[in-house]
Parts: sequence; structure tokens; C-alpha cells
Amino acid sequence: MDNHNNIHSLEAKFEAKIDSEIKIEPKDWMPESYRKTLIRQISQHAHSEVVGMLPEGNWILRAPSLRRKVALLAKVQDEAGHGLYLYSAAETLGISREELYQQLLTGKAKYSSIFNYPTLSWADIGAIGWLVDGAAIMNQVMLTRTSYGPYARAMVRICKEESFHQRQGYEILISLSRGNAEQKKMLQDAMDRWWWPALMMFGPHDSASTHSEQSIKWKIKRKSNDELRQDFIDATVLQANYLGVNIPDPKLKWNEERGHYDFGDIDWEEFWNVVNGNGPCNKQRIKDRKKAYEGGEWVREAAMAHAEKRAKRKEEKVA
Ligand code: BYC
Repeated sequence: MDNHNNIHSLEAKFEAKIDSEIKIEPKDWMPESYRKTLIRQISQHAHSEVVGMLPEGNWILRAPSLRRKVALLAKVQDEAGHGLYLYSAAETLGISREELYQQLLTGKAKYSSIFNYPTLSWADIGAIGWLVDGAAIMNQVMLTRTSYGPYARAMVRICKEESFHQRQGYEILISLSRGNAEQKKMLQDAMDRWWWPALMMFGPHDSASTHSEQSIKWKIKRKSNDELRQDFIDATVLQANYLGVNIPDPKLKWNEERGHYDFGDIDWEEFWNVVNGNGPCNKQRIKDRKKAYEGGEWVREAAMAHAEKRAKRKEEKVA
């Protein structure tokens, strides 16, 4: 078979697997652009998890009780774990964790826009759990069925943990909603600041989304950015009503005909500004990740030295 025919048959086999819902595994042939799209999406997701530890980590020492502190600590640790599962999944596509991490630290790689906003009060920790993890789950449940095996399997575990995160956030807000006037004010203020950035997490409108069409064909994504955003709004309005909190969107209104909530325009200028590195905390986030990376140098060195020593001892035994 000549080279051209060979590629053609590999492509046909790949397409057939996608069509019949058979997962693509690391050693299977895949188009280069499929591999690149996955590395981009999975690593952006991994970076989002490890950068996402920062705004909440900021509140661990200030959590209002031991119970709140333990729950928040566990959540932030889970996020480190999610980062690790995802970097590992990306590594199966032939790129090293070190290279991916350098892309983050040099500002070359993207991570979710949401983590470039500050956490100003304890209510923000509730709002992050409820809205940010809520949005993340909406997007990630679809990813448990993504076509690349290692990514899909990582997402199953991540989604289980994300539901705990969402509930711990909502529970913080329930307590505030039953509190005094000042606590209710904190809750509303957090809602006012996190609502729109949470909607932006789903990415640009479908008409402006560069990757969606191809990613949906490859079954990397199963739903479009706008579909997921709508699902999230429909589910969240009821939860906001239960909290007695106002959603800061005068255009939000149930549309009987569509069977969905209509909502106002997203400020896309703000979105792209944040994505392109100019949000309120972008510089601080990268600075903090660099500091953590440099501070961990001795751990990496010690771990490598230990691994090398063990390998040498093993070699000596064999000899
Ligand atoms: N922020 O063609 P599009 C979490 C970029 S949750 C920054 O629609 P795609 C967590 C996009 O990368 C958050 N950039 O892209 C929760 C692309 O740029 P490039 C992480 C964004 O990939 C709680 C360009 O805009 N979740 O981790 O088809 C606590 C055009 O977009 C954003 C995931 O990453 C954004 N919001 O769809 C702790 C889930 N939106 O790459 C942690 C997996 C878009 O061409 N990812 N861009 O330079 C996905 O599902 C998809 O990548 C997205 C975007 C839906 C996010």
C-alpha cells in the first residue's frame, strides 16, 4: 500500500471508531490535529485546576470555623489532584508535564478566565463553589463521554469530586442567606461579581468559537458553548431563587416558547481582555504559580535523586 492509501485507511478506521463510540486510546493512530486539540484542551483544563487553587487558597487561613476550613482545604487539595490526573492524560499524547507547565509559567498557555478575578469576602468562596464549580460540572459531565479514553476516565473521577465542591459552596451560601443583614449583603455582592464571569467560563458564542465545530465532530465536545451556558442558566435560576438572591441581569426572563430563560448580553470585551492576560489578577496568578514552582525545586530534586538511586541499586543487583 502506498503512503497516501495507508493514511486514508488509518483515517477511515479512526472515523469508524468515533462513529461507533469506541474510545481512542494512546497507542491508536489519530490525526495530528486531533492530538493537538486534545493537548490544548486538556492542558488548559489542567492549568485551570492548579491556578484555580489560588483564589480559594487565599481563604483557607480565614475560613470562619474549623469545619469550613477542613472542607475548603479538602476542596483545594482535590483541585491539585484534578490537575495531576489531567496532566497525566495530556502526557499520554506525547508531551511532557514539564513542557506543559513551562507553557503556563511563561504565559503561553491559556487557563480559565474565571480564576483571574479576586476573592474579596468569605461569600466569594461560597459563590465559587456554587457558580464556578456548578459551571465546571455542566461542562465536564459532557466530557466524561469524550472520545479520548484517558481524558474521559479522568473526567469521571473529577466530576464526582466537583459535585461535592458545588454542594459545599451552596451550603456556605445557604448559611449566609439565613444570617443577618450584613451576611445577606455579602451574599448578594458575591453574586453580583461572580454571575457574569461564571457565564463567560463556557467560552465565546458558538458563532465565534474557533474549535467547537471540529471538536463536536470528533466527539471531544458533545455540546456547544452556548448550549451548555443555557443549561447552566436554566438550572441555576431555581437555586438562586431558593437562596433569595437576585441575579444581576434585568433581561433574565423565562421564555415559555423556547422552554428556556432568556438572558442579557455578555460583555465579550471584558472576556477577551481577561483571556489575553489583562484581567484583575492575571499577573498575580502567574507570579504565584512561578513562586510555588521555584519553591518546589528542592522537592523535585530530592524525588529525582531518590528515583535515580533506586534505579542504580536495582542495576547493581541485576549485575
Ligand atoms: N477562559 O473555540 P473555543 C475548573 C479560549 S473549570 C480562557 O470555544 P474550545 C475548576 C479557547 O481556549 C474551568 N480561555 O475553544 C473549577 C480558545 O483559545 P485557543 C476549566 C477560553 O476549546 C473550579 C478560544 O478561547 N474547564 O477547572 O472549543 C475550581 C476560542 O474558544 C475560555 C475546562 O477547561 C475561558 N473561559 O472551548 C477549580 C474544561 N473559553 O486555545 C477548577 C475543558 C474559551 O484557540 N475545556 N477560551 O488559544 C473545554 O470544555 C473547552 O476548552 C472550552 C472552550 C469550553 C473551555
